[in-house]
Amino acid sequence: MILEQIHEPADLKKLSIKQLKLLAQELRTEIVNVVSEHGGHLSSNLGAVELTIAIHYVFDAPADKLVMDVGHQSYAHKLLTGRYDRFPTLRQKGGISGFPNIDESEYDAFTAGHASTAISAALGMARTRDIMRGDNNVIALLGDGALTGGMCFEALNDAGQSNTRMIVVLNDNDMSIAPNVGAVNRYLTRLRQSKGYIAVKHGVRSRLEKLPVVGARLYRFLEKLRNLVRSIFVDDKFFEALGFKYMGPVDGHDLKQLIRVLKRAKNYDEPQLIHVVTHKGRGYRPAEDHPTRFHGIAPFYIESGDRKDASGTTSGSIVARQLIDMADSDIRVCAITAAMPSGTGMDAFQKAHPDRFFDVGIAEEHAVTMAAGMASQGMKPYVAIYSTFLQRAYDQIMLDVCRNGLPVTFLIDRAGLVGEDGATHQGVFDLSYLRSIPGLVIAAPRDVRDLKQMVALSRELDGPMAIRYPRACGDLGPAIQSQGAFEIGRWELISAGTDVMIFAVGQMVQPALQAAVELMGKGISAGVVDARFVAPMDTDMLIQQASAVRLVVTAEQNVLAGGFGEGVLDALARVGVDRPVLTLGVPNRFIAHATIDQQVEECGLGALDIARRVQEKLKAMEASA
Ligand SMILES: Cc1ncc(C[n+]2csc(CCOP(=O)(O)OP(=O)(O)O)c2C)c(N)n1
Repeated sequence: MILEQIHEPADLKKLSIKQLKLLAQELRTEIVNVVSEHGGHLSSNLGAVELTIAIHYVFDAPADKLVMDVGHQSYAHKLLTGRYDRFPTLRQKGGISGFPNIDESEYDAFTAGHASTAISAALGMARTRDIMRGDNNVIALLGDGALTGGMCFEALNDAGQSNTRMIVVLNDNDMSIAPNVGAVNRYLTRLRQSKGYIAVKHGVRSRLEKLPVVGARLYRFLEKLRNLVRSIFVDDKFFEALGFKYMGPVDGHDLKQLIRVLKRAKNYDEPQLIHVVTHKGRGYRPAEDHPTRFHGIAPFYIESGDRKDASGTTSGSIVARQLIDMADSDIRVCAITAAMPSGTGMDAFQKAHPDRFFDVGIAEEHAVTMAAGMASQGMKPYVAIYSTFLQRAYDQIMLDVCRNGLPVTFLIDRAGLVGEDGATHQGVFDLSYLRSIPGLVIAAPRDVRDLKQMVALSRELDGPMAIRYPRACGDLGPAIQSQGAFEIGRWELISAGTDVMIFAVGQMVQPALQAAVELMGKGISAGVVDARFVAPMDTDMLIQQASAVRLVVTAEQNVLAGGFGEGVLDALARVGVDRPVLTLGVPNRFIAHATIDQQVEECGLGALDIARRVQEKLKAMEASA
């Protein structure tokens, strides 16, 4: 097996094109095997195999810097840079990350996870090289989806006027997670479709090279002329206008062609963009046929492509169903996603109300301000974005929506610990970054019934609201069903307690209830309040319940810094309720990849850990009394 003998990219350089092709097959087999066992990002990785081989064949990492956008296409890179042995640990606790990580390998030039950052980071590295008088190459590798993100344009705009030597490799598979959107994508499609042109020009080249001696020399001479190089490739207007030398489109599965173009790119002292066309999911039929389903996939059977565990109902799909019903009778209701129609469940809304559904691309900032514009004109926009990606749009939420008091509802999916995607994708900061924004109602359902109530409530609200929920909310059943209609800023006392009161947010209500039962078994009377509105807080209930117990506990799947618990501490201090407060939440550090259960355990947020920590706190209080 060739792959076993590749310990570093230098080992690739000894291989023939034939061997490199075999290596590509081996890489695909390894990637499919490991992802089928543990889940991961399949389609993007399969599409980028030859491109990754070619880049490492031509360049000299780690001296040359390869900056990967998002980083979900990094598996072949990991396998070629000394991580073959550890590859089966991909995305598991203690194993290698599913994304490039500077702490994991010197070959991972930049940690990634969120889209559209690669050109900026690469430009920063290239400028540093110039200041330090270095001579290494810097390559940014990004997809056509990433190119829908505003940061890319800020970076292209800056890089294009800089004359800095850097290479942008655009891996164009015509897909984001879903089919790509936007005018730039339409432009890329036009370039892609002019592929025949490049073949004709290569014909010219091979004919020239066949002329004895003179022909080859003549070609080399001509090739130096920018004009000819331009004419070998499609006549691009867009990237050239931005100050980039454009080369492409290049067949991203043709190793020979890729290597030739990348080698040529090494010779130029200016910003270049190489447009590479690839096929998402390449080499594994189910992924080729369903690139979206296999973009990020749970463990599956290789033969059929079927998932090993039946996927449960997601919170997003439930919200989408409700929005569809609302939109049926209310023309103001519309849904917006930033390149995540299926992940957020909004693809169902798209089918039902295509004229009121907007996929704006990987453009969270734009999504939010566009929603503000719509709301200012009487619409009722629902913006469905994962907690981690909404971080991008902080200023837009604050000023464009909330400062204007506009009725935009943020559907914040994947809130809390997210599992195998790890540190770059944790949804554990939203309560902190939203809680300080004046006028924003922040709600977190304890289960699916409450989620529906909150969405219904948002419709009546003439102002901004955020509803944060995990991938699947679950159903706590009729026994602990919420009582009465929801009122903004009102919490619910689920069970009374005389020693301890646990104020729990969202998905923490269930373990809090279990912890209370556990504590009861130890002779400690613990009650639970569902603090379903993190803002505004129910200070009446807080004061009343906190005053009645010895210990106040808060529980949230959010970082402690700036989270709900700190809000409770602050509120109690302000009114002078002097009670010890145990704040339970995600510690203020980045939580790496593992299963959600393992991460919950790591953060001490499982029912038994909550009960244990409460007991320890009570003991410490008794000891110091
Ligand atoms: C800021 C941000 N928003 C959303 C995502 C979710 N996301 C991950 S990959 C992806 C699509 C990327 O498409 P592309 O760049 O074309 O890469 P491909 O998977 O096609 O290789 C999206 C939307 C993200 N990583 N970052």
